[in-house]
Amino acid sequence: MRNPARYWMVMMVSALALSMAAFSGCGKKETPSQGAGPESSPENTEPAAKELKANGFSGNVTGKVVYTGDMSKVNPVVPPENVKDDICKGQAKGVGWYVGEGGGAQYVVLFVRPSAGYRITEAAWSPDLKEPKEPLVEVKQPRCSFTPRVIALHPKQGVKVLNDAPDENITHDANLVLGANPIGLSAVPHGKFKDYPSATIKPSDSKPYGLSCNQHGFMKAYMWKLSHPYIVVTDDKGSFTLSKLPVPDGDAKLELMMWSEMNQTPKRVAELKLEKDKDLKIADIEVK
Ligand SMILES: [Cu+2]
Repeated sequence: MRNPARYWMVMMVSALALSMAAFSGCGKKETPSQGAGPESSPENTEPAAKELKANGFSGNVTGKVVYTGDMSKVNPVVPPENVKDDICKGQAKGVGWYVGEGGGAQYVVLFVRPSAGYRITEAAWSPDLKEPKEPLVEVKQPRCSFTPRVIALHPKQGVKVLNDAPDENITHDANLVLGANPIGLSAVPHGKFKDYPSATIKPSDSKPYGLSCNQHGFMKAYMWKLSHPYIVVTDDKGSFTLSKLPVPDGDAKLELMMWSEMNQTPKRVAELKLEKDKDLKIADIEVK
């Protein structure tokens, strides 16, 4: 199985090689997939799978992800000595859990996966979810961090990345890496946008995209785009709401799945017992 962290490293190294002679000896080639690549994980998007039929749509499915691990390690900041730009020192966000009030874990992705043999086609999307709220989600780059750090896209949605650094001498990139259609290096001059329209971000039900910056190797963001719109990222209190899920007809089921930067293999949380127009509260989900 392709290792996302390693692939990211390889992508960064390939690009960095243009301007730097070496990068801490991590320039190994990616091992080719040996039959058991991400595409062979249970995706249920293959045309042979049956279309999940909606018997109406649910109300709101709500819940909270709670961090129960070591609090001394949360909300990581990149060590200032590793940050060349003064305005980013002590501000650039590192890799780790982001935890707010009441232990709520931010930037955790919750999404729906149909049971084996089924796929969610557009016919099973609520009429309210046929189109995205806006064509492009805006991501900013203040203080040498992508903000937000984790993004859920509608299947018809793209992203625009703004270099809004407070210092006009700071240049950033918005490299589209990982995912189903990694495009690679793209610079974002100060005050400008880099647009990735929806068509350039092909969906995958098994792996996210990443955003990276060659000027600041610690800058990372993740973007998920599934084949359906039933995906959400937890807010700064760890809370999430998924709305208007299809109530499956027949023997089809929907499972709630969870992914985070810290646990990159999607994990099954629960089978969703949905009823038409009814809300559903999920018990607190613990991570550490
Ligand atoms: Cu940067």
